[in-house]
Amino acid sequence: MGYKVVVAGATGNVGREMLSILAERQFPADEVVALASRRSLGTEVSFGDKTLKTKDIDGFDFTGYDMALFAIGSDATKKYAPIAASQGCVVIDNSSLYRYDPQIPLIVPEVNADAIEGYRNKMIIANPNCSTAQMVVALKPLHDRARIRRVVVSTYQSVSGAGKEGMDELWSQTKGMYVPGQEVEPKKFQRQIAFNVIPQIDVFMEDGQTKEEWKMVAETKKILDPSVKVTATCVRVPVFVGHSESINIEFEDFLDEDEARDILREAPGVLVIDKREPGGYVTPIESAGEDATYVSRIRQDQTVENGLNLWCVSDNLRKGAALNAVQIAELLGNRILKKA
Ligand code: 11C
Repeated sequence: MGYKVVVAGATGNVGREMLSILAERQFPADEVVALASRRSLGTEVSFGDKTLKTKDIDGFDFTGYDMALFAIGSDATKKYAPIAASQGCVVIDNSSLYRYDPQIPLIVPEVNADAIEGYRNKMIIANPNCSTAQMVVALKPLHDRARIRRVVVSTYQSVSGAGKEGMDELWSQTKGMYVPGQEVEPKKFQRQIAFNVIPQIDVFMEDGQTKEEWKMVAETKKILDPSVKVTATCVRVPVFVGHSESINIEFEDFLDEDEARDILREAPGVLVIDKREPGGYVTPIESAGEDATYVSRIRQDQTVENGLNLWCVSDNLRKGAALNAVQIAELLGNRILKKA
């Protein structure tokens, strides 16, 4: 017997990716239902070699479904997640709504799989922000070996993190640059994104950080270790898919760059591509459509006692969102529900 699975938000960037990853990984599902808002009702979405017609999330009865992967944003999640949970269906939520609730586990399976037991509190499990997920996958094995004290991270985040509208704006603005009279003004982003970079993702907070930067700090502490200090600068770049991060790490103990490379080579979810020659690293284009968190440019930081620098790249729609959610679904199935 397999699972009965719901994907809510099935017509969005992340929802479509969830369906395709469930099919790719041959998730043991007896039934998969695709839900959408009334606006996209009846839209057909691919599930492996099948096509599913979306049903209305409003009024959907989750009774009898084992798990629901939500990619519908915080407002809709607030409305529908408690309904699904109260009807006995475990919600794996990609929005930020529940991530910081101490009662709700926030999971990256390679890092804190044991925290899944906390799902029993509210029948909800949170999926982290894309920029956090890839970073903690790379940090975890290094933290286990040499204890991380402080992380300074600068991100280079693709426009798909801002959804389809973000991708459309980069595309139309880039084309519009070459056609007089067809210039496209910024709408989704705060400034021109074509041929530019923007040091703002999400809203500003009172202390001058953006919400995206705050999320990286709060989520890393919750998933990896509350004692790890993190400071982040998050930047939007004109890339369609794949977030990149320049990460500077200070450890309690000395960690040699060669040992760090060996540790990362063995680490789950990580692929090291680190040749010290032109092109001997991964860029976001190569990460698109892939599952791994790629680590390159591993090198000692000579300016502090126990420091390392590295470059980390991953597909933000996969490890950063849909793949991580499906991995949580697998964990929930294998460890807790044990139906298949
Ligand atoms: C971005 N990281 O690139 C954001 C998107 O909290 O799940 C995901 C926001 C979130 O714009």
